[in-house]
Parts: sequence; C-alpha cells; structure tokens
Amino acid sequence: MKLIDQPKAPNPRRVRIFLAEKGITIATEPLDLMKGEHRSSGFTALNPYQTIPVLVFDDGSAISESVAICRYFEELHPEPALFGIGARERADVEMWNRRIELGLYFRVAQATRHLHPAMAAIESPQVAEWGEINRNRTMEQLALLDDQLARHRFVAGGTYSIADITALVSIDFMRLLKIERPAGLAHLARWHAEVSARPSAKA
Ligand SMILES: N[C@@H](CCC(=O)N[C@@H](CS)C(=O)NCC(=O)O)C(=O)O
Repeated sequence: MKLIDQPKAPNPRRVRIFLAEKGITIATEPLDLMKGEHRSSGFTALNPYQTIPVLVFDDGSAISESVAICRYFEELHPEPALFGIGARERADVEMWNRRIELGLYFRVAQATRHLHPAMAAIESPQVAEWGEINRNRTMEQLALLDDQLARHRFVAGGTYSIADITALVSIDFMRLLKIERPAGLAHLARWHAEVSARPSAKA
C-alpha cells in the first residue's frame, strides 16, 4: 500500500496528519502537481478526477478523496477516534468537517488558485475577480470558526478530530497567498497554537 502525496499540497497533508495522530506509517510516493503529473494517463487511471491524495493498494486498486482515505484508516485503527464516538459526537464532527471543508477550505483554495501566479500551472484561466471574492469571504469563515472556538477547545467540541485537521490545513494554506488572520480572533489564535504544537502538525 502507498499514498500518492505531495509535501506542500494541503489535501495530502490532511491524510498525513491523520495518520500521524493514529501512529500509522505507510509508504509515500511523491507526485509533482506543478509538472502536471496528475494529468498523466497512468495517474488518471488511478483517479479520473486527477487529484491527490490517492491511496493505492497492492492489487492496484485505489481510493481517492482525503476523507474517504481517513475513514478507511479509522475503521482499521479506531483509536484514537478522529471521527467522534457515538451518534452525537460523530454528527458534530461530520457537521464541522463539512463546514470547514466547504466553507473555509474552499474559499482559501479558490483565492489561492485564482490569485497566486504559480497556480496558473493547475488553474486556467485564473479569474482574479473570483479570487478576490474568495479571499474576502475567507474572513467571514474565520470569524465563524473563532466564535465556535470561543465556546469549545476544539473545532467540533471537546475532543480533537478530523475537523481540527481540516481547519489547520486550511489556515496554514493561507500562507501561500499571504492571507493574514485578523488579529482580533483570539480564540482562533489560541486553538491554532495548540493544534500546531501537536507532533502530527509537522506531517
Ligand atoms: N476533495 C479532494 C480534493 C483533492 C485536491 O483538490 N487535491 C489537490 C491538491 S491539495 C489537487 O490534487 N489538485 C490538482 C488540480 O486541481 O489540478 C480531497 O479531499 O482529496
């Protein structure tokens, strides 16, 4: 089994942090998005959607989508639980992971893809106006997250989960476009310092 990965890309990092939290080590194979390697026929056969990460099994079959890969490992290695325990906690984790992925991550990714010159390699055409709209809307998403973190230690409540991983990766991805975190969001800053200090954050 191996994970097709790129060290700087945010979605593969989600899986690497998840595996580090579980203490799981697997082989990785780097793929260079900037050289268009994800558009090769060999890679497209593994994932027709041409995105990484992809988990490739020894029989040649594959799973893509970061959350699907994480769920696979959660089933095999339930502890520590990163998708919640019990009906209510699982629903909270699902809700927050989707909110962060479809809200914050989407905004940061669209801003970066449409505004950062290096991203022209994978986003064509780049539409600067759409990038600016998303950069501005990132601020609303950060304020919503700060409000949640004013009341809870972690994104989905009292326990670290995949929602924290998705949020950490999204916020760190803001650095590429130099999107600043508003200084007033003290709860977000407190949480970011705490989750960044976990050994898994280096993954
Ligand atoms: N929903 C997918 C998103 C994967 C994704 O967008 N990966 C990026 C790297 S972070 C990618 O491969 N982009 C290539 C492209 O858009 O051409 C997941 O969670 O795995």
